Amino acid sequence: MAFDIDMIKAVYAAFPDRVAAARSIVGRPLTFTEKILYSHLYDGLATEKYERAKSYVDFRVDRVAMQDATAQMALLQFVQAGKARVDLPSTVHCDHLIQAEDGADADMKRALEENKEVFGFLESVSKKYGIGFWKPGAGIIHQVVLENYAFPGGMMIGTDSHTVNAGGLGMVAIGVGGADAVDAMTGLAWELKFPKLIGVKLTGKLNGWTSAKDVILKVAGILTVKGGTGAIVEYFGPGAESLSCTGKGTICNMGAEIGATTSTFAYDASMDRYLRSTGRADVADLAQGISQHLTADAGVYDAPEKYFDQVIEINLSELEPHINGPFTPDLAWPISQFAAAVREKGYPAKLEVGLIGSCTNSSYEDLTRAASVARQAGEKNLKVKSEFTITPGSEQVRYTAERDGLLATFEEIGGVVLANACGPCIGQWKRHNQAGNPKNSIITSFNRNFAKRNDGNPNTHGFVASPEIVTAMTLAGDLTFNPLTDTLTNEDGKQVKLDEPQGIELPPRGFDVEDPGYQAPAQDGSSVVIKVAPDSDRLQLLSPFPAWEGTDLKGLKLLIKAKGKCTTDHISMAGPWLRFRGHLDNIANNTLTGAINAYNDKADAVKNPLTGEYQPVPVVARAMKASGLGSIVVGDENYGEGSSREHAAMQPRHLGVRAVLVRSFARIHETNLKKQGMLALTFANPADYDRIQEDDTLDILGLTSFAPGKPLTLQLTHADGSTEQFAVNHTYNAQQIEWFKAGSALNIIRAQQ
Ligand code: MIC
Ligand code: SF4
Repeated sequence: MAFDIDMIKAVYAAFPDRVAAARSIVGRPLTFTEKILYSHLYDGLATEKYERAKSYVDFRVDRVAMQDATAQMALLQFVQAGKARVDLPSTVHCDHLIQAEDGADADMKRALEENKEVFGFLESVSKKYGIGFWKPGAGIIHQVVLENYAFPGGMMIGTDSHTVNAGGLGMVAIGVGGADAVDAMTGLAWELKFPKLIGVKLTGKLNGWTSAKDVILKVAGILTVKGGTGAIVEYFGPGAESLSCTGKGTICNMGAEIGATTSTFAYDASMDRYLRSTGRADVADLAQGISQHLTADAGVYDAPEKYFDQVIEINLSELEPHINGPFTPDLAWPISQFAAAVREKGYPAKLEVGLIGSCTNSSYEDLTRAASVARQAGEKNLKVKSEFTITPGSEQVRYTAERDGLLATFEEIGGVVLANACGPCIGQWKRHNQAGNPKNSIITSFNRNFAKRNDGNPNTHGFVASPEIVTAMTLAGDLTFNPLTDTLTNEDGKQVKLDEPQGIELPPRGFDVEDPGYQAPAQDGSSVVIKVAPDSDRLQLLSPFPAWEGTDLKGLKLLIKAKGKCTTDHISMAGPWLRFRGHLDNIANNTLTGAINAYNDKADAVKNPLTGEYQPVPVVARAMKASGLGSIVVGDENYGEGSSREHAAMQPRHLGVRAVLVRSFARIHETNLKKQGMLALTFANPADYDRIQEDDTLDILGLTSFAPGKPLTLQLTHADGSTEQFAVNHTYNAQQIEWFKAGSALNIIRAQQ
């Protein structure tokens, strides 16, 4: 599986000097995050101090990971770049395309058949270009990365927003769009605006029903879905050291839900234990060797307010278990207040399904804690009230959990073990009995709960909690149950109370696996032929986006003015649409179909400016494109929150949208728009959002002198002929302006080959 020990040695060999250079330039002690960032500068030793939230910085990352649903587009772009081999260790993981229905074996068989063409494409591209290939069934990208590739002090990018999971093992791991991955894989610098730093000081120690998941559920409540935007969150303090490495992974993983660039923890004994138990004693030894560098400088954690832009303190000893939701991951309820919330808000109290596992929460510790709750059903003669599913994060965890009897414990209470894949977490769930989209509740140990996310039903109320709380709720079948205080009536009519969960951090007999599902690339891939059938409905070779015409953009029409939450799930839905992730024209048929039109509060019904009729968004977009009319999308706050999928940028681009103008952007989406040659703009005055009317004609002025830091002007011509103008901002630097001019970042790489 080659975890690239030579690469890690090289990173560690350079680390102390690079950190020392940074320290003398910055002129004060450094946080751990700063050490990782400064030790990964593309040009080597630091020669200037970067300003947080301002300076764009070029990095050389250590590795790239891609999952099947985003790798298709990333690799279609990489193939166009004209390189013989990737420039740094890279892997592909087949996890998102496996649909959950009947359980692991039947589902895997079906998925292999249904996705043959795509898996075959990913496999052959990986083989040819030197990319490690993790076959379907091997596990979910982030769990596999944590088990095999993550290392303290390293820096990686991945084409998935939950790449941040590797922060649990002391990395700076960042989710990006495929075009960013292409930069890194072709050996170019990978660029990021130097982040702000949020410090989270953890004191005390977890106990009882509270777990690592509750730390991030609480943080999400404090910071909200956009509070982490542009920032890296560094956790520290005695409480941090008391957490397991996989618990840290869970916290970092769900840090994507606060919009954070990533989250990380300094190197400690829990990471050493995890590295050794996952067969990487050599990496642990190397990390030990430079351990004094793999944490913040002395004094930083004692006076965090001096070094971080914001500091939050959480006492783990007092932290309550939390349940977050519905419909947004930052609606945080301490469990003691949840029952009242369910009643007051009218959330359906009956729990239909509990789902545990996923990339967020399927560690050995998670499974043992959940199993210790599940076991009590038999011991206390309880009838399980809800359906229950378990998604192991990797074959290694699954195999070990099976060997140690954990999966049998779940199956005894009716649990269905699903394939080692994303499944219900990404809407790859053929949920039964859902005709007519009934109002209902489910609870998961996943990380996202946007409307329609898990089963496509807008009336499913999705709640997020730790695996042990999910399991307890499944036994109760009732969301108003609080396992800390309440009793359940058992089959003998007696009142019984659940005991606190007990977990085991790492398998006492070690991890084990028969076939981890890894396939190494060819030594020389030059003879491997990549095939894409011209009539395929799943894969389509890309044609370059056209370059900028050199003039202001005039006469644009509104495609949609989206109101409220508009996540990447609203812009390019997953679930059934994942099958078209390699075919731009086909997937474009879901563009913005989930966004709410501000003028009629409906989804997928916008006015066609050519006919005045209300039609689905993609239909109107195609009509405008066919008649040569450019269009614009207007949006609200944190537009494009959630996933890294660059489809959410490429599809509108493909359909003729020229600009996306919003109150604010989520980081990855804003970059994805820039990379694809789109104009990503924000209202200088957020209230100007209200000035835009449905029948307006819009001109974007100032493009001929488009320059960093200089606002552009939007001119509206209303239906009555009156006009008004206001400033719109952008964050393009000089390089990114070139992407816009060339039509996309890839057009520039291609031109250089
Ligand atoms: C998700 O959790 O939303 C996904 C599916 O993993 C995405 C990636 C994708 O859309 O393929 C993500 O988080 O980036
Ligand atoms: Fe897969 Fe869900 Fe994790 Fe995304 S969050 S990688 S869909 S398991």
